[in-house]
Amino acid sequence: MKVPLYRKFAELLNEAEREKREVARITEEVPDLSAEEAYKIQEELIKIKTNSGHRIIGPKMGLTSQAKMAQMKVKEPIYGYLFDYMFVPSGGAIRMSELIHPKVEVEIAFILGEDLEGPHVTSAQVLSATKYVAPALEIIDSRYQDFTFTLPDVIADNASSSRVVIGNTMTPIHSLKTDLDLIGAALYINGELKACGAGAAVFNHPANSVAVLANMLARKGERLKAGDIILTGGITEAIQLSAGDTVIGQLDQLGDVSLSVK
Ligand code: 0L1
Ligand code: MG
Repeated sequence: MKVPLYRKFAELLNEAEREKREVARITEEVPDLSAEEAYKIQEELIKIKTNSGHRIIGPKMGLTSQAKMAQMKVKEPIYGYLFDYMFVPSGGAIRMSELIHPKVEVEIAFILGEDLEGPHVTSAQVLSATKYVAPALEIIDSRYQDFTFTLPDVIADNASSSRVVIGNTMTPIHSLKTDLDLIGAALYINGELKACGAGAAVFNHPANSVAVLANMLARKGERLKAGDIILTGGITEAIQLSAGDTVIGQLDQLGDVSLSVK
Protein backbone atom coordinates (compact mmCIF):
# COMPACT_ATOMS: atom_id res chain seq x y z
CA MET A 1 0.00 0.00 0.00
CA LYS A 2 1.23 3.53 -0.80
CA VAL A 3 1.81 6.36 1.71
CA PRO A 4 -1.12 8.52 0.44
CA LEU A 5 -3.45 5.60 1.23
CA TYR A 6 -2.11 5.37 4.80
CA ARG A 7 -2.94 9.06 5.13
CA LYS A 8 -6.41 8.65 3.60
CA PHE A 9 -7.42 5.92 6.08
CA ALA A 10 -5.87 7.81 9.02
CA GLU A 11 -7.92 10.89 8.10
CA LEU A 12 -11.05 8.77 7.82
CA LEU A 13 -10.53 7.33 11.32
CA ASN A 14 -9.69 10.71 12.82
CA GLU A 15 -12.82 12.28 11.34
CA ALA A 16 -14.95 9.34 12.48
CA GLU A 17 -13.71 9.95 16.05
CA ARG A 18 -14.24 13.72 15.84
CA GLU A 19 -17.67 13.41 14.24
CA LYS A 20 -18.71 10.47 16.47
CA ARG A 21 -19.76 8.23 13.63
CA GLU A 22 -19.04 4.64 12.65
CA VAL A 23 -17.14 3.88 9.46
CA ALA A 24 -16.65 0.76 7.36
CA ARG A 25 -13.68 -1.45 8.20
CA ILE A 26 -10.58 -0.66 6.14
CA THR A 27 -10.28 -4.37 5.31
CA GLU A 28 -13.54 -4.15 3.35
CA GLU A 29 -11.62 -1.95 0.87
CA VAL A 30 -8.19 -3.53 1.39
CA PRO A 31 -8.82 -7.19 2.35
CA ASP A 32 -5.11 -8.08 2.49
CA LEU A 33 -4.12 -5.20 4.80
CA SER A 34 -1.22 -6.46 6.95
CA ALA A 35 -0.53 -5.62 10.60
CA GLU A 36 2.62 -3.82 9.47
CA GLU A 37 0.65 -1.61 7.07
CA ALA A 38 -1.97 -1.03 9.74
CA TYR A 39 0.74 0.36 12.08
CA LYS A 40 1.72 2.75 9.26
CA ILE A 41 -1.88 4.00 9.19
CA GLN A 42 -1.76 4.31 13.00
CA GLU A 43 1.46 6.36 12.71
CA GLU A 44 -0.29 8.74 10.30
CA LEU A 45 -3.24 8.99 12.69
CA ILE A 46 -0.88 9.84 15.57
CA LYS A 47 0.78 12.52 13.40
CA ILE A 48 -2.61 14.06 12.59
CA LYS A 49 -3.45 14.25 16.30
CA THR A 50 -0.07 15.66 17.40
CA ASN A 51 -0.08 18.17 14.51
CA SER A 52 -3.46 19.41 15.68
CA GLY A 53 -2.03 20.13 19.15
CA HIS A 54 -2.81 16.98 21.11
CA ARG A 55 -0.07 15.55 23.35
CA ILE A 56 0.79 11.88 23.92
CA ILE A 57 0.61 10.91 27.61
CA GLY A 58 1.76 7.35 27.04
CA PRO A 59 1.19 4.21 24.99
CA LYS A 60 -1.27 1.46 25.83
CA MET A 61 -1.46 -2.25 25.25
CA GLY A 62 -4.55 -4.06 23.98
CA LEU A 63 -5.51 -7.68 23.38
CA THR A 64 -3.28 -8.75 26.26
CA SER A 65 -5.48 -11.54 27.62
CA GLN A 66 -5.17 -15.10 26.35
CA ALA A 67 -8.93 -15.07 25.67
CA LYS A 68 -8.74 -11.97 23.45
CA MET A 69 -5.60 -13.18 21.66
CA ALA A 70 -7.24 -16.55 20.95
CA GLN A 71 -10.43 -14.80 19.76
CA MET A 72 -8.43 -12.62 17.32
CA LYS A 73 -6.07 -15.54 16.47
CA VAL A 74 -2.95 -13.51 17.31
CA LYS A 75 0.21 -14.35 19.20
CA GLU A 76 1.13 -10.79 20.05
CA PRO A 77 -0.86 -7.97 21.66
CA ILE A 78 -1.28 -4.59 19.97
CA TYR A 79 -0.42 -1.06 21.05
CA GLY A 80 -1.90 2.39 20.61
CA TYR A 81 -1.38 5.85 22.13
CA LEU A 82 -3.23 7.78 24.84
CA PHE A 83 -3.60 11.52 24.29
CA ASP A 84 -4.18 14.37 26.74
CA TYR A 85 -7.77 14.95 25.56
CA MET A 86 -8.68 11.36 26.46
CA PHE A 87 -7.97 11.73 30.20
CA VAL A 88 -10.87 12.27 32.61
CA PRO A 89 -10.32 12.73 36.38
CA SER A 90 -11.47 9.92 38.65
CA GLY A 91 -15.06 10.63 39.72
CA GLY A 92 -15.55 12.73 36.57
CA ALA A 93 -17.92 12.21 33.67
CA ILE A 94 -17.73 11.09 30.08
CA ARG A 95 -20.44 12.17 27.64
CA MET A 96 -22.24 9.77 25.33
CA SER A 97 -22.72 12.70 22.95
CA GLU A 98 -18.91 12.71 22.42
CA LEU A 99 -18.61 8.96 21.80
CA ILE A 100 -19.93 6.28 19.42
CA HIS A 101 -20.54 2.99 21.29
CA PRO A 102 -18.18 3.02 24.29
CA LYS A 103 -17.22 0.06 26.47
CA VAL A 104 -15.27 0.10 29.74
CA GLU A 105 -12.60 -2.22 31.10
CA VAL A 106 -10.55 -2.26 34.31
CA GLU A 107 -6.78 -2.03 33.97
CA ILE A 108 -3.57 -1.43 35.93
CA ALA A 109 -1.63 1.67 34.87
CA PHE A 110 2.16 1.85 35.18
CA ILE A 111 3.88 5.21 35.66
CA LEU A 112 7.53 4.96 34.69
CA GLY A 113 10.37 6.54 36.66
CA GLU A 114 13.01 5.66 34.06
CA ASP A 115 13.19 5.19 30.30
CA LEU A 116 12.96 1.65 28.92
CA GLU A 117 14.43 0.86 25.56
CA GLY A 118 13.96 -2.48 23.72
CA PRO A 119 14.50 -4.87 22.07
CA HIS A 120 15.45 -7.02 25.08
CA VAL A 121 13.52 -5.46 27.97
CA THR A 122 12.51 -7.97 30.66
CA SER A 123 9.67 -7.78 33.18
CA ALA A 124 12.28 -7.46 35.96
CA GLN A 125 13.63 -4.33 34.24
CA VAL A 126 10.08 -3.00 33.94
CA LEU A 127 9.50 -3.48 37.66
CA SER A 128 12.70 -1.67 38.53
CA ALA A 129 11.95 1.23 36.11
CA THR A 130 8.36 1.69 37.37
CA LYS A 131 7.66 4.38 39.96
CA TYR A 132 3.95 3.93 40.60
CA VAL A 133 1.02 1.73 39.70
CA ALA A 134 -2.59 2.94 39.76
CA PRO A 135 -6.09 1.62 39.12
CA ALA A 136 -7.53 2.65 35.76
CA LEU A 137 -10.66 2.49 33.66
CA GLU A 138 -10.19 2.45 29.93
CA ILE A 139 -13.06 3.44 27.67
CA ILE A 140 -12.60 1.86 24.27
CA ASP A 141 -14.74 3.12 21.41
CA SER A 142 -14.02 1.48 18.08
CA ARG A 143 -14.66 3.74 15.13
CA TYR A 144 -15.89 0.75 13.11
CA GLN A 145 -19.48 -0.28 12.46
CA ASP A 146 -20.93 -2.45 15.23
CA PHE A 147 -17.58 -2.47 17.11
CA THR A 148 -16.37 -5.31 14.86
CA PHE A 149 -13.01 -5.46 13.13
CA THR A 150 -10.07 -7.62 12.12
CA LEU A 151 -6.66 -7.25 13.75
CA PRO A 152 -5.25 -4.80 11.15
CA ASP A 153 -8.42 -2.67 11.38
CA VAL A 154 -8.11 -2.23 15.15
CA ILE A 155 -4.36 -1.52 14.96
CA ALA A 156 -5.04 1.28 12.44
CA ASP A 157 -7.77 2.65 14.74
CA ASN A 158 -5.27 3.34 17.57
CA ALA A 159 -6.41 0.17 19.37
CA SER A 160 -9.89 1.68 19.94
CA SER A 161 -8.44 4.24 22.42
CA SER A 162 -11.00 6.80 23.53
CA ARG A 163 -11.01 7.83 27.22
CA VAL A 164 -8.92 6.99 30.31
CA VAL A 165 -9.56 7.45 34.01
CA ILE A 166 -6.69 6.99 36.44
CA GLY A 167 -7.49 6.52 40.15
CA ASN A 168 -6.43 9.22 42.58
CA THR A 169 -4.01 6.99 44.48
CA MET A 170 -0.59 6.28 43.00
CA THR A 171 1.00 3.34 44.80
CA PRO A 172 4.79 3.00 44.80
CA ILE A 173 5.29 -0.34 43.09
CA HIS A 174 7.76 -1.58 45.70
CA SER A 175 5.30 -1.02 48.55
CA LEU A 176 2.86 -3.67 47.26
CA LYS A 177 2.33 -6.60 49.63
CA THR A 178 1.64 -9.09 46.82
CA ASP A 179 2.73 -9.37 43.23
CA LEU A 180 0.59 -7.56 40.64
CA ASP A 181 -0.55 -10.81 39.02
CA LEU A 182 -2.37 -11.71 42.25
CA ILE A 183 -4.21 -8.42 42.54
CA GLY A 184 -7.97 -8.82 42.19
CA ALA A 185 -10.14 -6.41 40.22
CA ALA A 186 -13.90 -5.89 40.13
CA LEU A 187 -15.98 -3.76 37.78
CA TYR A 188 -19.30 -2.43 39.12
CA ILE A 189 -21.85 -0.61 37.00
CA ASN A 190 -24.75 1.01 38.85
CA GLY A 191 -23.77 -1.03 41.92
CA GLU A 192 -23.93 -4.38 40.11
CA LEU A 193 -20.83 -6.56 39.69
CA LYS A 194 -20.36 -6.87 35.91
CA ALA A 195 -16.91 -8.46 35.61
CA CYS A 196 -13.93 -9.45 37.73
CA GLY A 197 -10.46 -10.88 37.34
CA ALA A 198 -6.86 -10.71 38.51
CA GLY A 199 -3.70 -9.02 37.24
CA ALA A 200 -2.54 -12.38 35.83
CA ALA A 201 -5.19 -11.97 33.10
CA VAL A 202 -2.83 -9.39 31.58
CA PHE A 203 -0.17 -11.42 29.81
CA ASN A 204 0.33 -13.51 32.99
CA HIS A 205 1.64 -10.37 34.75
CA PRO A 206 1.09 -6.70 33.80
CA ALA A 207 4.88 -6.09 33.83
CA ASN A 208 5.18 -8.60 30.96
CA SER A 209 2.80 -6.41 28.98
CA VAL A 210 5.05 -3.35 29.47
CA ALA A 211 8.15 -5.38 28.53
CA VAL A 212 6.49 -6.60 25.31
CA LEU A 213 5.39 -3.02 24.58
CA ALA A 214 8.96 -1.69 24.98
CA ASN A 215 10.22 -4.44 22.68
CA MET A 216 7.52 -3.82 20.05
CA LEU A 217 8.22 -0.06 20.07
CA ALA A 218 11.94 -0.76 19.57
CA ARG A 219 11.08 -2.08 16.08
CA LYS A 220 10.41 1.50 15.04
CA GLY A 221 13.19 3.04 17.15
CA GLU A 222 10.90 4.29 19.95
CA ARG A 223 11.36 3.83 23.66
CA LEU A 224 9.19 4.17 26.76
CA LYS A 225 9.96 7.37 28.64
CA ALA A 226 10.12 8.32 32.31
CA GLY A 227 6.74 9.87 33.17
CA ASP A 228 4.81 7.82 30.61
CA ILE A 229 1.44 6.58 31.88
CA ILE A 230 0.96 3.14 30.35
CA LEU A 231 -2.25 1.10 30.28
CA THR A 232 -1.24 -2.53 30.42
CA GLY A 233 -4.46 -4.15 29.10
CA GLY A 234 -7.89 -5.15 30.32
CA ILE A 235 -8.13 -7.35 33.42
CA THR A 236 -11.88 -7.64 32.91
CA GLU A 237 -13.87 -8.00 29.73
CA ALA A 238 -15.10 -4.71 28.24
CA ILE A 239 -18.69 -3.82 29.15
CA GLN A 240 -21.00 -1.63 27.06
CA LEU A 241 -21.82 1.78 28.59
CA SER A 242 -25.08 3.76 28.52
CA ALA A 243 -26.01 7.29 29.56
CA GLY A 244 -26.76 7.42 33.29
CA ASP A 245 -24.28 4.68 34.24
CA THR A 246 -22.03 4.99 37.27
CA VAL A 247 -18.88 2.89 36.95
CA ILE A 248 -16.52 1.83 39.74
CA GLY A 249 -13.34 -0.22 39.31
CA GLN A 250 -11.97 -1.69 42.54
CA LEU A 251 -8.47 -3.10 42.69
CA ASP A 252 -6.98 -4.89 45.65
CA GLN A 253 -4.28 -2.68 47.30
CA LEU A 254 -4.47 -0.06 44.50
CA GLY A 255 -7.87 1.43 45.41
CA ASP A 256 -10.87 2.59 43.42
CA VAL A 257 -11.38 4.50 40.21
CA SER A 258 -14.74 5.78 39.04
CA LEU A 259 -16.65 7.68 36.41
CA SER A 260 -20.17 8.55 35.44
CA VAL A 261 -21.72 8.56 31.98
CA LYS A 262 -23.77 11.63 31.02
O1 0L1 B 1 -7.58 -1.79 25.13
C1 0L1 B 1 -7.92 -2.81 24.54
O2 0L1 B 1 -7.74 -3.96 25.00
C2 0L1 B 1 -8.63 -2.68 23.24
C3 0L1 B 1 -7.86 -3.29 22.16
C4 0L1 B 1 -8.67 -3.31 20.94
C5 0L1 B 1 -9.73 -4.34 20.92
C6 0L1 B 1 -11.06 -3.79 21.28
O3 0L1 B 1 -11.41 -2.66 20.92
O4 0L1 B 1 -11.81 -4.56 21.91
MG1 MG C 1 -7.58 -1.57 27.19
